[in-house]
Amino acid sequence: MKRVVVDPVTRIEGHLRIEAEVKEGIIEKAYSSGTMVRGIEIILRGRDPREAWAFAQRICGVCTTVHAFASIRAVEDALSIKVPENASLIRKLMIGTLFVHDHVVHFYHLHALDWVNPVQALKADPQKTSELARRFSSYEKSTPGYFADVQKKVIKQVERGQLGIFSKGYWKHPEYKLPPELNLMLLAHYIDALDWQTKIVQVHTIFGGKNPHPNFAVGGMPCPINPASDTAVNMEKLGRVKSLIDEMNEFVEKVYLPDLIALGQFYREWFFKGEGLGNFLVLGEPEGDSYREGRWFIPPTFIKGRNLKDFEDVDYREVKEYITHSWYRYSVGDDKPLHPWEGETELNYTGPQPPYEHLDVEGKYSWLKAPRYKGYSVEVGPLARVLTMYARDLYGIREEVGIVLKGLDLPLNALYSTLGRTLARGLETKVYADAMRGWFSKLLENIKNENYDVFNGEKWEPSSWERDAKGLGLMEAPRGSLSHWVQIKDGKIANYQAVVPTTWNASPRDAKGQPSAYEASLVGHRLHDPKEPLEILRTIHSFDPCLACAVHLYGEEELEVRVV
Ligand code: NFE
Ligand code: MG
Repeated sequence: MKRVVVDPVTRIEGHLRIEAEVKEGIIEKAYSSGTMVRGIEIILRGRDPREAWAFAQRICGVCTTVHAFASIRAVEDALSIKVPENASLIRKLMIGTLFVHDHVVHFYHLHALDWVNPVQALKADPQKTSELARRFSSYEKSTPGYFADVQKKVIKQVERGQLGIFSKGYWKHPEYKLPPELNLMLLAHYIDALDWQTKIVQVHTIFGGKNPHPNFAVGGMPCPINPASDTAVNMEKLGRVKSLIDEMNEFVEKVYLPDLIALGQFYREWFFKGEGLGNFLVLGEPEGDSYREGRWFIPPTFIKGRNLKDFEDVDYREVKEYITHSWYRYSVGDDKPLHPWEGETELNYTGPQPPYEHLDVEGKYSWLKAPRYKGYSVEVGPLARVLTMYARDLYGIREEVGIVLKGLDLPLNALYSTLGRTLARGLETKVYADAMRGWFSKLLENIKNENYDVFNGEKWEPSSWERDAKGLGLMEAPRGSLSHWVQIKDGKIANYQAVVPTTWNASPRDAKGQPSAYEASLVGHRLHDPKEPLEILRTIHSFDPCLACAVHLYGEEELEVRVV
């Protein structure tokens, strides 16, 4: 048995290592390891819960807002703070923007080059590319001149011997199967999306002052609404938000989704591998901010063994984290799981000293804990949410899925795959982009009725808090279900646990030896060449890894890295 190691996996956030046991070219077992330790849970202890969001938000710079929202929701839950509707709507508009931004950036800038070969794009005929593009969409930029310009730009780079952002690809790998024109079309959209993404995040700057890491507040939003003010959220700024929402919808409908379909035609076999577990979990995205209201934008749902008919509601007591194969120590013993309310964060590195050849996968081998639901290993994220919408018949997703799969001549089971996951991400982007129109209209209606309320300060003073309080903040983040669990004692944070999407998906094995979604999804993949493990990248990238989120842990010993 040969062990293929991919470390670091690039075009992701953070430090991920994959070790795969390969026999006769086929992966029999795979191991996923987060190799960097960092984090926030420990430094949050003892702090004022009203400022926790600002620290928690720094867990990640990719899903820039979600840890702030989860943290705020957890603290508001603990302190029973009711948020004004306008603040919830503004938060939703920011969440929607993040989803559209994050998913488009993932598809083009982190995942597309697993399928698109920029070197081949140089051989394309711009005229034919334009004709091809118009078959898929009415996107106005799709002229021969536009595609010719893109080609010239890339040719210039190649002539200088600099592929720049396109260097270091496996460009001779026979798994690249798109015709030159399609490579050029997708390459052009890669470049287009770079500009587009800088623009649409203005929604965050309008409501949160900046991006990444906008400003928030426990109890509401810190952006005043006042149609008579130049500096507050006024009609001009809302008009800008409206046009950005329109632009997002246009890009998703005319570029992102058509590109997914165009690409899918040439990689049909990737709709039949790369699933892994068959168990899917959505902890839920509340329609307002509190899960206690029982109103859901994405309802909490557990789907076991692909069974979309008998899906289950979620019991939050059943979320538990194992550390049997993780570099931590539990007071109850390393084989027992802990619920996040009782969660512990104590480092215990037992791995080899670098440089090392292999991890000890029989022992501890990752900085990620291993969250499990009812003891099951589950997948979270876009596919889990699209299956939830499908099972519960929400947002017309059955029809959307039906149209796309019919166009590609694929069965429903094609969703349970590497490209199914990638397609699901696109489909949910449309759901979010579309929902933003509704949230925006409701906000505008409130403002027209002179309701400018964005903040509830009733419980701002710690003297008004219970001495001992616990809160849960739920947030469906782009990569999946995020939950923050806070315990507040005497006005300070006593314990803080974040259970994060990539921690669910990329975790190591648990006490029973059950692999995570990443680990299971690679089994059965045939590697054309172990030195160019493109197949591993395709499936792992389809999850959109974020290891910074996943290992949100902080080294306890002071370590001087550099004096500036
Ligand atoms: Ni750093 Fe994140 C998202 C969260 S994933 S990207 O989406 O939470 O682990
Ligand atoms: Mg954690």
